[in-house]
Amino acid sequence: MHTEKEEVLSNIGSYEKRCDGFDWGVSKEILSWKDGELLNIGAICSDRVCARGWGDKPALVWEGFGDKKRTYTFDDLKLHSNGFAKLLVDIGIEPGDRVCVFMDRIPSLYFSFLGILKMGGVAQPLFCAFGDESLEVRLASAGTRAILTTQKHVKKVRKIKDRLPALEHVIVVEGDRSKLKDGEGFFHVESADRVEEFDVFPADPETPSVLHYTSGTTGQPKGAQHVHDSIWGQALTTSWVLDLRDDDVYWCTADPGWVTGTSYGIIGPWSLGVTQCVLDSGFTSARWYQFIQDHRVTVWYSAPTAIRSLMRDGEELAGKYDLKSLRHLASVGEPLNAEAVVWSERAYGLPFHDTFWQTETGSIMIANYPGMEIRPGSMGRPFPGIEAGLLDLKTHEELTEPGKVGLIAFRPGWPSMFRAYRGEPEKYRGRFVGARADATPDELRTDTGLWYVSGDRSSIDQDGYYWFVGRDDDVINTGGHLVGPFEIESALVEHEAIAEAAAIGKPDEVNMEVVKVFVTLNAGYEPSGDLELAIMNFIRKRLSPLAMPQEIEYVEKLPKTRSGKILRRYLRALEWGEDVGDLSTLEDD
Ligand code: 6R9
Repeated sequence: MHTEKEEVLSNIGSYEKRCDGFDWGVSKEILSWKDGELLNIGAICSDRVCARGWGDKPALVWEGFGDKKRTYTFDDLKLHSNGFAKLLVDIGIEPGDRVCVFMDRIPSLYFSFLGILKMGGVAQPLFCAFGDESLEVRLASAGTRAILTTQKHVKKVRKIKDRLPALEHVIVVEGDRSKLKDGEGFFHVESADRVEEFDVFPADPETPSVLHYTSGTTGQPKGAQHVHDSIWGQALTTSWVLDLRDDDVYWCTADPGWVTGTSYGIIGPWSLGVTQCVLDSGFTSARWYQFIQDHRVTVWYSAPTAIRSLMRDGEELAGKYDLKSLRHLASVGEPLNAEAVVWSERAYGLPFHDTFWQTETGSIMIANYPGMEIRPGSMGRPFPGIEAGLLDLKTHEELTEPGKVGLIAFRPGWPSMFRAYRGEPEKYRGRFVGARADATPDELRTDTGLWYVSGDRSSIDQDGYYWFVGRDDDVINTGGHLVGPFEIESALVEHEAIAEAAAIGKPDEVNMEVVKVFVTLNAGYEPSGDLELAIMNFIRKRLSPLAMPQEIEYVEKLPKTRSGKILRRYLRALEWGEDVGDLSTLEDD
């Protein structure tokens, strides 16, 4: 069905040749970027594309709830990001200040994200599904100075603003200006004065750019700090893994609150001047297919949970739409099961290509490449220039034997790698094996004798393909989103009925995992259906719908280690029907 298209060589061409003598400089060549030129991701994704003569080309093809549709060119992207950049300068935001973007996937999210970068600010995108507590923890950690939001979501900001002394500016970018409270600003970029030219902040490669919060096993979420140098990793992987070309119409289904939605839903594709589609409305298979058909989407980057939902609705539904425009499909976020790859070949005539990476890595690290054999169920091979390996689970020695299970690790030094966990140098250092106790962050990111350890388990086959086994920690992956058990447990014990709590992931057909919690109740409280609903809603509102437990189990007491840590892994093993084994091996204190 797609034979003519397959004859076109992929951007990557020969994987082996690309690996041979690899240099990240090739990314600069792809963007025709010369040393000494202005470095700024915001400008590279807008002004620079216009300067190549593509000002009239569609940059953003957008659809919202109902029948809302808009198309913006790269000229519009330049103009509207300038508008936001100027606004921020006018209100006194300085380079390096954190500016949070807290909105649905409306066009202003994309304009403001680039605008923040253009003026040298640090863009901190957060899911607007977050409740006030999730929001507060992340704004407090970042010392965020301004938040850009909409009338729909500003209520959550109001609840917490008094506890956030650094948060000086709350600006509403969409909605009804008359509903604002004292001290809140309103800015609608499309009705504001046009800002044709803006003096873009000249970033250094190490200038902070984007701050993404990600959940770990212990403690509150950590802020992974990225820098402008990341562009080289993002642009090149977009070209070689997602195979984007000048005439592509690309759809990344991820929200920019998640790193996939910024690295590959903003930065990579727009740096290459590619047209992107955004659908800001809930998921239904029919709506997604209609969207692909209407916009003639050619390259589609999505996640296994969505793919499994599409599978559930069947090939017949897919067959009712004209999806022949599609030429390349890729997936990230969770294990992509072999059935999904085989199914997509049947349903769309094209397989999904699995890719593996993390918030911390900033760009794709392991992938199945276009035009090359896919081993269904495997994540593929390391990106050229990325030195990857597996480390023994206990000793952290490198494993060389095919088939052995170890921790996925990467030698530091790739451009998109995170440069810090904001305010937590010890945690940052803790991600590197072999690091001296006094190593500086700069040493850590450049010392190719170290390993950055991903926290995921995998094996490698004799041909160098990686096969995902599971996470090495207690983080819950629900529908591709990482949820920290500690965050859920901390929120649960704030509920008046709950004494102690443990959160784990339980198996789910579509989302891979959903949150299940075990709780002990305070004296005077009895388990009941009403209490269960109240607890679920409590978490949904405070944290997010994703963190909301799908099941609550009341227990007399929780299993603990000798030092009193809750044994989540024991609960998890029981839940998954895995061998609990010798309890002492589960204890990690
Ligand atoms: C981009 C992103 C990272 C974690 C990662 C792993 C899981 C990502 C995967 C995958 C199996 C894949 N993960 N891709 N697991 N197969 N292809 O997802 O970033 O939100 O930080 O999550 O997601 O556990 O460590 P992030």
